[in-house]
Amino acid sequence: DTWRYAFEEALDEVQGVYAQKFKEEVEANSDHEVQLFPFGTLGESDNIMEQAQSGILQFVNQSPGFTGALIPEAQVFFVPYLLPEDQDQLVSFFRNSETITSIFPELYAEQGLELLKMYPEGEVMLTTKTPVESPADLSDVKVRVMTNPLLVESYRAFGATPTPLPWGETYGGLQTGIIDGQENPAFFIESTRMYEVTDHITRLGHNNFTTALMANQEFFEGLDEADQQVIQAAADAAFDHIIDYQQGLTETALEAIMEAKPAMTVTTLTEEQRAPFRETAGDVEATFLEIGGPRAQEVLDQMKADLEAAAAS
Ligand code: 6CS
Repeated sequence: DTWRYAFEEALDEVQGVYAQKFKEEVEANSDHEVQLFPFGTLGESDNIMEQAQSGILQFVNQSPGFTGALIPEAQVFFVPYLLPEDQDQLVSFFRNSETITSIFPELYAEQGLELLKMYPEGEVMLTTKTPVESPADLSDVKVRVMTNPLLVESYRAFGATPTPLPWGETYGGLQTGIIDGQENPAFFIESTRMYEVTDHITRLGHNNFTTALMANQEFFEGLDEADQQVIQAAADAAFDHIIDYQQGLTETALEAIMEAKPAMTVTTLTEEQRAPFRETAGDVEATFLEIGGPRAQEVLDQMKADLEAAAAS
């Protein structure tokens, strides 16, 4: 069969590199073919999710930044400063987390989705037209965020005016001044030329970009066990591949940005400067418990236990 797989980025961006590895593994180990649909070919993130839920697509890669509107518990990834900055701890968390391997699959299943993998895409950085060193600098700054209520709350807590928009409207929005900034990993800031429409990159250290691969559940459950195993093994192999691929990627991307636009500034906030941003975490966490769905408390507790385990490993 030919299986259709859509994702939110271009072929040479992290989700595309993941998808290509997945395709390679599936095709090497079965008689099936995987047809890849990069960003823009089938619409925005919300569109490809609908297509996967209805079975037009067999696979979809969507980030919790968008899925949080569908599965409120997935918003947990937007409690700031929850995920570790340390890469080994981060990878250990994604590999072993019970939240990811047991709770989220149940929540995704309620939406007709088989969760195959969650993986990190890199440190999230803020890019703006004016420099940012404190929450006061974000006052009246319209920051585009993914369409996720808790992410909106977290930027409000940072002092900004959050503006949820689909990705496709971001570049134009910055150009026309509808928005004044946005956040994304360095590789994406570089590949989508966010440096052309913003002037300052600020490293708040508040998050790593999380994304997820899932299958239409009816499709997945209709497969024989051998095919299901091929798919899970391919998702696992692509995870290893994407972790290797990301080594040094942030630094390379920042260098490319500086080369393309020497006037761009990159500021890593000090611990002292980060403190007021970090202090918002408690309030955002409380908001998560209010709007994060029936299993919010369980998800948050398990997530913290998983993160402690990752820190000790
Ligand atoms: O900010 C966004 O909407 C996009 N960012 C990344 C890194 N991937 C896809 C997503 O649509």
